[in-house]
Amino acid sequence: ADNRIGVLVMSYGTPESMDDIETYYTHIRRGHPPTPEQLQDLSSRYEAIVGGVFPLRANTDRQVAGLQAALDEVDPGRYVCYQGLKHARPYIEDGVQRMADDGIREAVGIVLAPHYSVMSVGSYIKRAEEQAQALGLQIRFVESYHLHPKLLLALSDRVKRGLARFGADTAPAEVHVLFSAHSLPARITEMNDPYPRQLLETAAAVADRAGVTNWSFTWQSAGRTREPWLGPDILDSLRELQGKGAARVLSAPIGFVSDHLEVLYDIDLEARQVAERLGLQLERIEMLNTDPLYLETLAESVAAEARTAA
Ligand code: FEC
Repeated sequence: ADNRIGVLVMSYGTPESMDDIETYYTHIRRGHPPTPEQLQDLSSRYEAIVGGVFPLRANTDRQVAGLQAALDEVDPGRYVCYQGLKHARPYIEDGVQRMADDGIREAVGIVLAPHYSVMSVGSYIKRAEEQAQALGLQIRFVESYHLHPKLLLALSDRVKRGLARFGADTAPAEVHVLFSAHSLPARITEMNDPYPRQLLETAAAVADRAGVTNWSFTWQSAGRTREPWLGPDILDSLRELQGKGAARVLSAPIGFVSDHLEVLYDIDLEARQVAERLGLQLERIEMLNTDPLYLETLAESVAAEARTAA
């Protein structure tokens, strides 16, 4: 019998080309095409970012290859990774289909985002589960891994290195560490969603391990819709910090694991520009990308979930 375990590695997805931005944006908007102004705005953000126009695709490819290698270390030949993207090809459904086509009967799904929200990870899982059910495939999920010791170690190392960027003359306590994650519509709090709590838990644990006491948590990249989103927004937090006399801020976008638009544009261009106007020095921690500690976090979480099936 085939005892291989399929690993559905799910990530946000990014356009394949400039021409593909409209299709991608329409998918994010659940089938509603953007207005020409909205499309132009998003296209110009992609054009502005450094490190390539769509760095998320190559980063996700490298993370999936790295996870495959980490799983092969643990148990050679046992796990086979498949990509499933939320808003681009190969879609989550395509990944599950490929597993079924390859004869995989049992699978574990994991999202390249450490914190669970019904509106983020929950919606990846729902789509994977529906497709798996339709194809008669057994699938279980890692829902979150926001307090995995290796994730916390990787992030706290980055915070320490980030503090060093302010120079030997700056004491770490003079730097305010501003943790952040993607905002979501504020109505998730009425649903008792774990997302805000999990993010605060990661922030507190990372601060503790890095010896940081001067920190706060804020939200970034809120959607431009009429409904209220979780706040405060990072740009308001920068203004408030400056008003309280802060001069140096280290941005730690711990809700993300890769270099992509929401970091390279929203933090490195937009937030930095606001900081500059306020006379604040803003630095950012490096993203996890293919940090071996992150890949081991994923591999160990997948293996632990696979064991609970046995
Ligand atoms: O680099 C790239 O090409 C992709 C960057 C990217 C990441 C990402 C992660 C998250 N999002 C989350 C929630 C929402 C909600 C909406 C929404 C909209 C967008 C738009 C773009 C976009 N997101 Fe995203 N997100 C990324 C990119 N996101 C582009 C559309 C234009 C805009 O608003 O800027 C609102 C959708 C709606 O209209 O209903 C909600 C969450 C994450 C982090 C977790 C995860 O990775 O899944 C949550 C990366």
